[in-house]
This record gives sequence, structure tokens and C-alpha cells, in this order.
Amino acid sequence: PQVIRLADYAPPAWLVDEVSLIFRLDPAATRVQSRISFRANPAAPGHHDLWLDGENLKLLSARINGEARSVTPGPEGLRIPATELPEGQFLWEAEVEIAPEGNTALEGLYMSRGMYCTQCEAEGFRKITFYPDRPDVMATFRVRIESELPVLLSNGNPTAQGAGWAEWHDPWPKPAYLFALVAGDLVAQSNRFTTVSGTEVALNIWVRPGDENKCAYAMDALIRSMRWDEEVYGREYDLDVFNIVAVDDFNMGAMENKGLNIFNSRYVLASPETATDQDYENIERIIAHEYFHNWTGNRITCRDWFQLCLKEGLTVYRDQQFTGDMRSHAVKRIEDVLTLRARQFREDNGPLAHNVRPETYVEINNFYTATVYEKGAELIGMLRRLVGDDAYRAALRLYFERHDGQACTIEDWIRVFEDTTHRDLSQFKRWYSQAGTPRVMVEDSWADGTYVLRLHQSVPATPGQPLKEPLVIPVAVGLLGQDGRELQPTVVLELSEPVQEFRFEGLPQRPVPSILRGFSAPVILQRDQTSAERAVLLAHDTDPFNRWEAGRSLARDVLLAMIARDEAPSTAFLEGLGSLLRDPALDPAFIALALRLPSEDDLAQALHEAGEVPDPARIHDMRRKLTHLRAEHLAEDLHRIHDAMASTGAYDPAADQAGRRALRNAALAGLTHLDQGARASRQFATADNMTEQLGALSALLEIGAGADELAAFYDQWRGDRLVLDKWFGLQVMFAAPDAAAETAAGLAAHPDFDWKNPNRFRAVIGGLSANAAGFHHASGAGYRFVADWLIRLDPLNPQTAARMSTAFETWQRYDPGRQALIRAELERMRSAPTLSRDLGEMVGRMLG
Ligand code: B3K
Ligand code: ZN
Repeated sequence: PQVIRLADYAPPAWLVDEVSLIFRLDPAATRVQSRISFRANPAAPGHHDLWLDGENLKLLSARINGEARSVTPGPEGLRIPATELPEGQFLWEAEVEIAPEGNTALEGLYMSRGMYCTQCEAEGFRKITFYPDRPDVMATFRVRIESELPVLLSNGNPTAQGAGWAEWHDPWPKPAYLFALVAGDLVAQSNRFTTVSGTEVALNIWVRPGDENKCAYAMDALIRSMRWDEEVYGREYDLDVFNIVAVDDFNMGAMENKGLNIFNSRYVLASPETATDQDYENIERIIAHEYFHNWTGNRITCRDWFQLCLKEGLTVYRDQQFTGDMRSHAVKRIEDVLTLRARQFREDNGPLAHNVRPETYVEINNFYTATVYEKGAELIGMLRRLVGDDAYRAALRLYFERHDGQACTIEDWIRVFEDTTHRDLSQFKRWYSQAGTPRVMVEDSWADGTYVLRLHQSVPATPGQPLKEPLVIPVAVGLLGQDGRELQPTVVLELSEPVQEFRFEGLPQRPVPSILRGFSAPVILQRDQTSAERAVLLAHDTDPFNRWEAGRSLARDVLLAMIARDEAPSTAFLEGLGSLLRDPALDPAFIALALRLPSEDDLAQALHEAGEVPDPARIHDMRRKLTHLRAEHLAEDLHRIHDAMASTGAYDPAADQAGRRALRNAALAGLTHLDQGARASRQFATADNMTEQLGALSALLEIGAGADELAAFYDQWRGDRLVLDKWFGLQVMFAAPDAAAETAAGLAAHPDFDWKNPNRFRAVIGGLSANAAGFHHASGAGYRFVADWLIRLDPLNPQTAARMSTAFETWQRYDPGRQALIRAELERMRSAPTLSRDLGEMVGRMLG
């Protein structure tokens, strides 16, 4: 397979000014006519061939400046030699035929239960027509759609419509990956938004008839996002309409097509009865994320796909800020770090580790990763901490001013910060070109009123990168007294050498350091900390993240000691939790997070990090045991909380109530270990919202109970696809390790299991990989089940198959027996006769 390299980048020979497309929609034979005006790129002097990408297209006719040409496309596109091209500029016209109903890859133009929709990022437009399908070719688009379906949508503003047709014009030059088209029998929930400068924008969320009463929250989130981007980043919307469409068959979360965002329906549709608080938060976040792309992604796009983090890291950072503003910054930061460690640290410390800006790829869809997105967002946060809030704001203003309408690089991005601050950021840039999670080792000393922190940094070797250079790491530090009083408010230490000392003078007593406040850098902190110090931080740290972190590392160490030598959890640990539960000043959402134990996969990661071989079965048992012991110790508090956090008044998905429900469900999960599910069954029977219904069901399944509730849940929700996904997923995730693969296989044989629907596939097959002890069962049944299904899905939908293959990325952590089992499955996938480029690349990288 061909490897694409950043180093080979060359500007396009031909630019496009205008594109005009006519679609005659038909499931088996859609006709696409294109008229594209090309112009020689002054940045690529000389007279060049014309290369147009195109895949699975039946070319019916082609003309240049009105003159018919006979061209024979290859499997990836077509080439017209320079000698056959006019110089300077010309008009290309073509007609192709495509079959959206047969498009199971869900990329390009495809059908989802009777509606037409598109997904073009990264390289799907080439499955629609011949085109220079690369993000540095930006053009304005005119689109005419002909179809009997009532709703016909494309990018930009509507210009004309009649029975059976509609025309759209997008005045903003854009790359082809932002093209979108939708046609279907849809209804809209509509609203209006007046921008800060007074322009009226029509807002529509398009869904299937019957779902229109489930769009109110998404609409509300959209309006709040639009306002927020004006207020915080000075970014105004730039078209007369903003359309969102919910689609049931979608490979990912959503897509930011200009003026026509397309969403996986699970991130649009919500009602209190069918969606959990977590679903609501996800909807708010993803609606905001896609909307924010209008500036960071669409108006300013990426020069090439290696620059993906330019739009994704920044847009994730922006959606994190937004959620923090809407809800709680403390809680949001903890949630983001949990995700970062669970997904990105896992990736960065295994065979799939790669740079935030990769330098090679085979299939770009394989690089929409936690590293590009979440670590990419961390780099923005670090940059902001290093230059300060005012400089960050000024740099962003310059970025929008200087680069509007351009396709940019990370160099452009860094330069606006350098030009704003006159600071040399070349060392910081290494964060983009070095993979691996840095370790920061802390030593400290105390003498004569002076406290010294000695920080050592190192970055482990990653595939293809044996040696690393030191990074600039912002380490936010505060100092507390032994009594919990703050002696030194937060300062940001800049660690840029392999080893560096930082001194704090004139202190009255040896301080307790609070290091890496707010998780100021995506690193692993290595430090021997006494439980007394942790107790001080847990009780008093003014930094909420580190307060939570103190409890987290305590819980992790308790679990590791149970796993290693059956050591009983310390009373200090249990009492520390008890005081959190009794602290009336604490946000319930924060307490709920403090109660959450490290996951089984987190623990496997921690053991591997400590040089040990994790035993998934033992981890599972000890984690359960701690859940049980902890519930016994805290039973009174948990009872009190479960009662006190009961809902009063109408359901509201906002942070306050959601935090109370999260804490209530956390208490219930503990109590269920003590009462065989009596309380949980009651909560299940009386719940009037999905958060509490699902919380009860999960608690029951976790102790191996809940068969009646599961059946009742199915009867109640069999008509709701999104809720049924939860029913499928939950059973697999909570199945006992010995029964997990079998449970998943049983569900895969259920009449409602539709394996071609990515959400349903992810619920069952992804559910099993989320069940660590079940997936890693020593029999190998979990590995076999997942591999079987990936091999089956891959020829139809390579993108989703490749994405889900990351279930195997941790194989090097395990014992020789499990390693052999996993390797055998990876080899089996690799030798599948239908192996796609997508899955092939992933499996190849994992095998090394
Ligand atoms: N930009 C899209 C992701 C496209 C993924 C293509 N495999 C959604 C987002 O990040 O907002
Ligand atoms: Zn994005």
C-alpha cells in the first residue's frame, strides 16, 4: 500500500474557482454532472498535468472547454496530460453515475433508511465525482438536486426551488471534504438567531417524522454555541441558514459540512425518557464542536491532512471551554483528563502511538484519533498557559484575521503566537512531532525555609522514534501548609531542560506541594507521595483537579495493593471518601467523580507502567471487592445520599440536576452490592427519566441480577433504536467475564441486531471490548468474537472496522499466553482475503 508523506507535500498544480453540480438522485443510478473552472496555480509555476481523484465512478462523458474528451480513469482517478490542456484556465465538465444504495462504507453519497446523505471528510468526495479532492483546493459551490423526495439540502444558502428540485449556493470557498447533500422525507424543528451584527439566521434541525419532539435540546445547544462563539472568540455566523440533519447510519459522531452539519442521530435526539444526562452533555458538546468548526476548520481549513490537529485540536479545546462555561470547569476538566488517560495515554503508550501531527499515513481515516483530537487540544491549553490569557486572545484574533479563507499549517498557527508574544516557540513545536506520553519525575527537598522541586523529564521511545528531545512543559504548582492553608498560590513552572530545579523561599514550614494543578500538561507525574500528604490535598487543595487527583491516586494505590498482595483497603482511604460524602460545600457532580474507581483498563495501564503484567481477571475481582467493601463501610452515607439526591420537580438536563443524579446513581451502584438489588429494582420501577432507569439497570446487571428489568426494558423500548442500542451495549459491558463472549454472541444473533448499522455494531462488538475482563478472557473467546466480526464488517465498512480494531492495541501489556492469542487474531485479520487498506494499516501497525 502507498505511504503518504508530509515531506512530499507539493502545492496543487490547478486551483478551482467555481464548482457547479447537478444531482439526479436515484438509489441505483444517481447521475452527477459537474462543471469545474480550473486555473493554473501561480504557486506551482509551469504547465502541469491535471489529476482528478475519483473512485467507483462510472464516467459517462467528459469535456474540456466544451469539447468532448475520451478519458479512461484508473481505480483512483484520472489524468489529463498537460499537452492536452489549454494553458492558464479551462472549464471541465463531466457526468458520472454512482449507486448510493450499494454504498455500505457510508462514505461519499449513501443511503440511510430511505434518505440520501453524504460524508466526504476525509476523502469521500472522490466517490461522488472526479475532483482534486485535497483540502488546499478551495472553491465556491452551486448545487442543483433533482429528486421526488420533499426535502433537498446542500451547503450554503437556498437560491431557488420547485416541485422535485432545489438549488443551493455556498459563497464561501471550501475544500470538497466540506461538501454535503441530503434528500429525504424529513421534518424540521426550526428557530431563528440574530447575530451580533444583526443578521437573521434561520436554524433548522431535520429529523424523521416522529422525532421532531426530540430536538429541543440540540436547538438550545446550537443557539448557546452561536452566542458563545461571538462573545468569547468574536466569531459570527456567515450564512442565512444553518441546517443540521440527524442520520441513523453514521460512522462517527457528526460532521461540520459548511452550513449543513450532518449528525449521528444519537447526538441530536433526546427526551428525558430516552436520553441520559450523559447523552445530553454529549449532544451539547458535539453540537458546539461542529458549530465551532465553522471558523476553526471551515473558514480556516487545513493545507493537507497531516495538519488535521490544526482544526481538531483547536475545536476540541474550544468545545471543552464551552462546556466548562455552560456547566462546571472543575468537573469538565476532570472528565476530560479521565478521557485523555483512558484513550490517549493508552494509544500513546502502545504500538499505535503517533505524533499529534503525523508524518506518514496509508489511510487518513485511521488518524482521527485521541492523539490528534484530545492531545491536540491539550497542546492548545499548554500554549495558552505559557503565553497567558491576554496573549492567547490576541493570537487568536490575529489567526482569524491573517488566515481567513486559507488552508493552513501548524507552522502558521505557531507563528501567530510568536508574532503576538515575540517569543521563540520552536521548542514547544516538538509537542507536535514527538509521540509518547512524557514522564515528569519529581524530587523535593527542604532546608532553612527553602523548598526545592527538582523535575526530570523524559519521553519514552515510540514506534519509529527511539530518541526524544526535551519538551517545554508548563507545570502549574501551588504549595499548602500541613494544616491545609495555601502558602503559595498557583505559579506556572516552565520545565524545558531534562532536569531543572525550582526554588521557593521564605516558607514557614515544609509545604505539601500540589503539582500539575488543573493537569497543566498531558504527562505522567512520577512521585512518591505519602498518604498523609495526599490526605491534606484531598481535604484542602484549592485546585479542584488536584483535590480529585489526590483521591484518585489513593484509590489506585489501594487497588494495586489489593491486586498485588490482598492488602485490605486502609481506613484512611475509606474515611477520606466518607468526609467527601459528608461535605455539604462540594458539588454532587464532583463527589460522583471522586467515587468513581479507576477502570479495569486504567489499572491494567498502571500495572504495565509499573513494569508488571496485568491479570484482567484478578483486576476485575479486586475492583469488585473494593466496590463491595467500600459500600459496606459507607453504607449509611450512601443511603442518605440516595434519598437526598432524589429528584424534585421537572427534569432538567442542566449541570445541577445532572450532578445530583450522577451522585444518586453512584450511591445506588454501591448499595446494590449490599441489598441484592432491592433499591435498584425500586428505582428502575419508578424512574421517570432514562438516567435513573439506566442507572438502576446497570447497578443490577453489575451484580448479576436484573433479568426481569432487562426484559421489561426491551418491551418498553423495542421501538426506539437509540434506546435499544443501550439495551444491547449494557448487557455485554456488564456480563460476567466468563459469560461475556457468549452474551455478545447471543445478542449478535438477536433479530434486532443490525450489524450494518454502526451504532448497533459498536454497542455489541464495542461493548465487548469495553468489558476488559470479558474481552481479555484467558480462553481467547473475547478476542475471537471481536476479530470474527471485524473480518466480516471490513469489506463493507472498512472505516468502522479499522476504528474498532484498536480494541487490540494494548496487547503488549499482557502475559505470553494472551499475547499469542491476540497476535493470532491480528494475523488472522491480516490474512483475510478482503482486508481493506484501513484495517490493513491498523493491524500492520499493531503487529509492528
Ligand atoms: N471532522 C469530523 C470527523 C471526520 C472523520 C472522518 N473519518 C467530525 C469532527 O471532528 O468534528
Ligand atoms: Zn472536529
